[in-house]
Amino acid sequence: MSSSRTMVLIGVGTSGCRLAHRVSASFDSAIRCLNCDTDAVSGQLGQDFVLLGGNRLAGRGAGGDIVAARMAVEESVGGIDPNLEGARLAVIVTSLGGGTGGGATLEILKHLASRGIPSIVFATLPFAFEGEDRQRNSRGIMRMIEDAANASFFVSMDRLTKTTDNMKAAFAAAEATLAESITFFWRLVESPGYLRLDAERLRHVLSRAGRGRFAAVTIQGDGRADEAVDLLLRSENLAGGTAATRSILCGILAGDDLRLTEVGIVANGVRKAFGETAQFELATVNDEYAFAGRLSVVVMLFEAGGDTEPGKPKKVTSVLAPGAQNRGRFHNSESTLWHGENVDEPTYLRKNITLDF
Ligand SMILES: Nc1nc2c(ncn2[C@@H]2O[C@H](COP(=O)(O)OP(=O)(O)OP(=O)(O)O)[C@@H](O)[C@H]2O)c(=O)[nH]1
Ligand SMILES: [Mg+2]
Repeated sequence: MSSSRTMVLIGVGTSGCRLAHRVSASFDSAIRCLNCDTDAVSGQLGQDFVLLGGNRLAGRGAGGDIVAARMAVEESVGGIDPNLEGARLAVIVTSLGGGTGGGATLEILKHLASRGIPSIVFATLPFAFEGEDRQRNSRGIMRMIEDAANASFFVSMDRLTKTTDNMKAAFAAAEATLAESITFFWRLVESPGYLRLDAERLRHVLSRAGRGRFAAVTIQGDGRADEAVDLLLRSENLAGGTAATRSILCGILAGDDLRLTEVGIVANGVRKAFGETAQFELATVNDEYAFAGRLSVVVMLFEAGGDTEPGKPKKVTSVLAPGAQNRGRFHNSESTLWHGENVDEPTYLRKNITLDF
């Protein structure tokens, strides 16, 4: 079975569904994607959709109530089973701060574990201005997700949108940056490259993953491989580990112009910087359509882990660092224009601001 059938993307909650939709759109909806929400509006996005707690919440959302969302999943979790047939790995994308993103994600993770399906979670944490209550609830849920998932990555909305002053652009920028990071990750497994990481290999790496971090950078032009390594070295989140790195997942995504020397520069640079004795998984994607002229590098670092069986959750704490990017986005997705500006492009890129992740 190809990876496109063995890896499933699950959007949870209203913002999570929007993010999953966005990732799916990057692949012209050709990936296996399921959206789950207590709000019927997410069913209009076009992906397979499971309405959670329809009897209880009548498709109007959980209204910020995490407990109601958890109960809604208990009632409806069987509805996601047809979409899990043959799945060997689940990637959940969600936003913490409301009821469904947090509460439903926890229950879905339990369900995945009961079926022996390993899980990776990408989640946003609320803006500071959303208030201390949401922040506190989200931190609590974050710790529970860490325990329930095989690997999890969290990034605050503030960090995704650091310098923006326009609400609509802020959300669009956050969505674009996070969706692009997840899309890179997905392409590593999905797209044929000369060095291939398939879902089975990823499942194996994750089953033994420990504390981890994540960064993605995109560069083009002369010296792009050296520059990518340099940016990764300076990424605060990759540097902030608390234990020795046990495994490194390094993905290189480029067009047909990817040179062997560039693969060497990135692989050696990453290994040297983040753990020469760590298990090192290298994957390349050669996709001229999506990456012509560009070089993107994704690095995931996992710290000391045990030998947990696939699907059995273990504690993994990660910070998602979307990383500095000096060039745009995928060629095959439409830009969102707002007052003449491409708001899909994060504000710090449009305004030429350097971020200190
Ligand atoms: N990316 C993105 N994030 C958003 C948007 N609106 C809100 N958020 C963030 O997502 C968090 C969760 O909000 P929702 O997704 O609306 O909540 P939910 O999971 O659907 O939960 P309930 O609506 O209470 O059932 C918020 O606290 C915000 O930080 C948006 O339009 N785009
Ligand atoms: Mg909602």
